[in-house]
Amino acid sequence: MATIGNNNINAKLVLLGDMGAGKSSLVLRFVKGQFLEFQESTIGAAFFSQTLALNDATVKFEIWDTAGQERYHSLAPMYYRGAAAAIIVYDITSKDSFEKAKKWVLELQKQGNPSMVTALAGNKADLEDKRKVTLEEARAYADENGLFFMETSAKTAVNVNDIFYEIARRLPRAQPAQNPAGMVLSNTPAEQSKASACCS
Ligand SMILES: Nc1nc2c(ncn2[C@@H]2O[C@H](COP(=O)(O)OP(=O)(O)O)[C@@H](O)[C@H]2O)c(=O)[nH]1
Ligand SMILES: [Mg+2]
Repeated sequence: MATIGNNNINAKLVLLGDMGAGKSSLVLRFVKGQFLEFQESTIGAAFFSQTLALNDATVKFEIWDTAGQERYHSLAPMYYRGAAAAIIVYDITSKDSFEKAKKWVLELQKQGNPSMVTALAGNKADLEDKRKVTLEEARAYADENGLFFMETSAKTAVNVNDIFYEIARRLPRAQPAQNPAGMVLSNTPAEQSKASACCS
């Protein structure tokens, strides 16, 4: 969830998508400006942070880069729960990875936070000659599902900063706090959990 103070926004962001789609490479490009031809697969998840300055706010992203393998799927809710933003990544040279991306979209729609800013990234846009997913079909799918969409390349850096900036721009801006910090909201566990579901 995005938390706000003095126009400093802390935003938890999660990357989801098939193994090999380029999630770690996108994060590495965004955070360190690097690219590795042989990026090691992620085990469980990895954490990074990066701050972006916009005109009206500073956004500190707390980025969770998840592993795409099926055996880690049950861990995913730990990372997307409470996230202010998600990037669902597929590889434009793999239909299968696009189908997996659609499954992640469905899962977030069912279980995620409805105000989450969700982006769809068609990565490996540099591999035009191996393309299997057209720009048009991905864009149509994104429009139907209220996602914002960009094709990216972690290799050439095309649209990598742009996608994070666009997410930062779309994060909800400061709203006065409903309850001052430290106030006891309720005494019963049921109400407490409602309160934390709403505001954590
Ligand atoms: N050509 C190309 N290769 C990429 C790109 N992004 C990632 N890769 C390669 O794809 C492989 C998988 O990338 P990785 O970031 O580990 O994918 P992850 O499993 O989704 O984290 C690695 O060999 C990367 O070097 C890209 O934009 N273009
Ligand atoms: Mg990875």
